[in-house]
Amino acid sequence: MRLKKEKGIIVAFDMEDTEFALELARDLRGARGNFVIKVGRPLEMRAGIGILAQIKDASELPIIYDGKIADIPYISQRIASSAYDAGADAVILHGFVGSDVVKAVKTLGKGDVIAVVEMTHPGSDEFIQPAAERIAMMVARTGLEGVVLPATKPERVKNLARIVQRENAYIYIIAPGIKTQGASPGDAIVNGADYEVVGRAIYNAEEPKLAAETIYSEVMDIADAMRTGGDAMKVANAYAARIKELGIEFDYIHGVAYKGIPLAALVAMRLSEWEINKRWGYDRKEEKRYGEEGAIVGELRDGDTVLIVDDVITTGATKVESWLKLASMRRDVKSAGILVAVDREEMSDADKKMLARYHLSLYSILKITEIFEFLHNREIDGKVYVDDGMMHDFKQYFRQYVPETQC
Ligand code: 3DU
Repeated sequence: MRLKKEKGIIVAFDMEDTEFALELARDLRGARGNFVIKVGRPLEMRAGIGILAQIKDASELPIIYDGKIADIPYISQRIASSAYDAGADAVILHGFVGSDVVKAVKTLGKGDVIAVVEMTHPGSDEFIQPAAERIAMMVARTGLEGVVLPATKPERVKNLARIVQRENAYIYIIAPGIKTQGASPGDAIVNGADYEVVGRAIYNAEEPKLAAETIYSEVMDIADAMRTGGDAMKVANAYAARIKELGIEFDYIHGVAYKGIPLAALVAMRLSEWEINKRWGYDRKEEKRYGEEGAIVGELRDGDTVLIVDDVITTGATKVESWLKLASMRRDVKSAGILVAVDREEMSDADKKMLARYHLSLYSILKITEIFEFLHNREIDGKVYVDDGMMHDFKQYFRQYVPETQC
C-alpha cells in the first residue's frame, strides 16, 4: 500500500503500551478522515518489529516505519529491508547521511522511502539547517517518494517544498511538530505540505480517535472551502455580507497569517465592489530587515481602526498577538474587532477576558453548534455529513472539552 500524494494526517505511534497502540489502530480503521500510521522507535523497542504487521491488520491503513535510519549503506539497507518485510509500506531515513545511503535503500524497491530533510527542534539549526537545501535537492533527484520538513518552521516548509517539487512534482511532503511542538493544524499544509504528523496531541488525548478526527477537520477547514476560485469567491462574499450586515466601520482590514492572508485580500476586493474601498494587509511571519517595514505587509496608518479577519477562532491567542503587533506599529490604532468564519465556541472565560482587555469584539459568520445542527441528518449532494453517530461524538467532545459556561 503506497502512500498517496494527498492531504491527510499521519498519526505518530510513539506510545510504549502495545495494547493501547493496537486499540488506537482499531479505532482509526473507521475514523473520519485520511489517516496514515507512523510507528516510531519507542513502540518498536517495546513491542518488537512484529508490531508493524499487527497495527497494519488492525487499522488497514498504510504504515510508515520511522526508524530515522542513519548508518552506512549496508546497514541502513538491512534495517529498511527488515521493516518492509515486517509490513512497512514506507521507511524514514535521514537525508544528511548522504546519497549513497539514500540510493542503497531506494534500490531495495520494497516500498516508499522518505527522507528527513530538516527537523523541528532548535538543535536542527546547528548542523542540519545549513545543509537542508542541498539535502532536499539530493533526495528529490534520487527519486524518493517523500520528505520530512518541520511544520514548526512554515517558511522553511515553503522554501524546501519548492525545491523538492521543482525536481520532482510527485514527491509528498510530511510535516511533524503539530500542537505539542507548537505548530497549528494546517500551518504546514497551507505552505505546501501534504500530510501533517501528530503524535502526543492524539495518543495522549482522553479520546484519541476523536482528537484525530478533530485535528483532521481543523487541517481541512478553510483551505478546503477555498479550493477553487469560485469557492474562494463564495467565502469572500459571506465575509463581506457579514461586515455589511453588522455595519462594522474600519479603515484597514488585516489578515492573520496564514489563512487570514487570502481572506483579507478577497474580502477587501469584494467590499470594493460595493464602494467600500479600504486598505488591507497581512502578517509577515518572519520579519524582513529591508524594504517594506517589518512585521506586516500593507499600509497601516496612525489612528486607523482595524478589522482583523481569520478563518476560525479557538482560544483567540493568535488574534491577540496580531493585534498587539499592529497596535505597537502605529499611534492610536483602534480595534473594530475580529471576524472569523467559524467560532469553535471553545474559548474559556480567561480567553474571553483577554479579548475584552484589548477591546477585540468577536464576530463570526457561523458557530460550530449551528453548523452541526444544520448538517445533522441532512443530505447534501447525496451524502449525509453529520449522522447520528457523528452528532453524538460532537456533543461528547463539546461536553468534555468546551468550557462549562458555553454548554
Ligand atoms: O510531537 P509529537 O508528539 O506530535 O510527535 C512528532 C513525531 O514526529 C514524532 O514521532 C517524532 O519522532 C517525529 N518528528 C519530529 O517530531 C520532528 C522531526 O523533525 C522529525 C520527526
